[in-house]
Amino acid sequence: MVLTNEIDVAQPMSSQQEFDLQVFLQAGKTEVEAALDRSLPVIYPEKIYESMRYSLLAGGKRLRPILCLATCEMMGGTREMAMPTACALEMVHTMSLIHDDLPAMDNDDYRRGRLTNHKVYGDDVAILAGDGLLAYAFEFIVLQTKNVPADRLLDVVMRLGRAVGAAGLVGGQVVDLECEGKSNVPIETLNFIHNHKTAALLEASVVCGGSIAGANADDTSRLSRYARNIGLAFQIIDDILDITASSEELGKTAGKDLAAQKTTYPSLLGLEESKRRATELLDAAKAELEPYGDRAMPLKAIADFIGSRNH
Ligand code: GRG
Repeated sequence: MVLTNEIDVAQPMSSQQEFDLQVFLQAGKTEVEAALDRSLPVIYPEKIYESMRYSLLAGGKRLRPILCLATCEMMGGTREMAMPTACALEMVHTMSLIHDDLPAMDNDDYRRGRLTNHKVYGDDVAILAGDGLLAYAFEFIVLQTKNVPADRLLDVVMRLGRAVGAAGLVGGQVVDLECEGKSNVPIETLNFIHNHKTAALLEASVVCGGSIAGANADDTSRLSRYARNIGLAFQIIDDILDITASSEELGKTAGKDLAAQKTTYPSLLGLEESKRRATELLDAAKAELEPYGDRAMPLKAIADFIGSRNH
């Protein structure tokens, strides 16, 4: 695997050596971005559609849709079956970023290497763009998914709703806001925040991909554990990158956690222990995929990618 190893908590790829993750991720990103572009044409009132598209089509790794598509394929479904849900996951993720960047929340000027939505369109339109994307995500799944039984789609809608609401992103964000300005937040609270803010949507991405393909209860539990482990590892690495990466690499302001004296994994555990925990979580995630053999290569490689990412 030839990704920049700024953090490099990833393990050697051994049997996955022939799997070219960069090609896989780039192809997935291109495919998802084309589908996202088609998903949201600009109609009247143009301003809101332009604002929604501004953030939806601003790049990013497209990790959540790629996870959804890869899981659906691993469990025997097709990419076509999962694409509307994959797009919806990115719509939800994007709306959470728009709202997170608002002055009332994280108050950030840059995201994905460009000005944040509210900096371009104003707070009022940015709030509405987030709301519009959230509502449209659910409509889009129901309207655009083909050849998937209705009971599986209901499961997807339920899981996405749960991941977004107070049991997921919203709950994590509220606790995060409560902890603002506190530098002595216990590790259990930090885990709660990130299991909800970050891992919940990654879990929904993976489990919904499985659900669309008809995964059974055992598979669903395995997928869920895989995703929660990569989700927490993802956040630990995000915290590490806030210290070690530049704003240019991140596409957003680096060093914000440190400046705000925010409790992070490195501030609680130190850099080395944080890296060790991320490695441990990624190993545990990959272990969940053993029953799927070579079919799990993409998901295993994504776990390695999370361990070695530098942005
Ligand atoms: C969801 C209804 C609703 C409201 C939003 C603001 C909020 C509630 C929640 C905050 C969620 C949040 C911003 C979590 C952080 C998740 C995270 C790690 C984002 C960065 O993800 P990447 O690195 O970003 O995948 P790219 O740009 O690559 O997609």
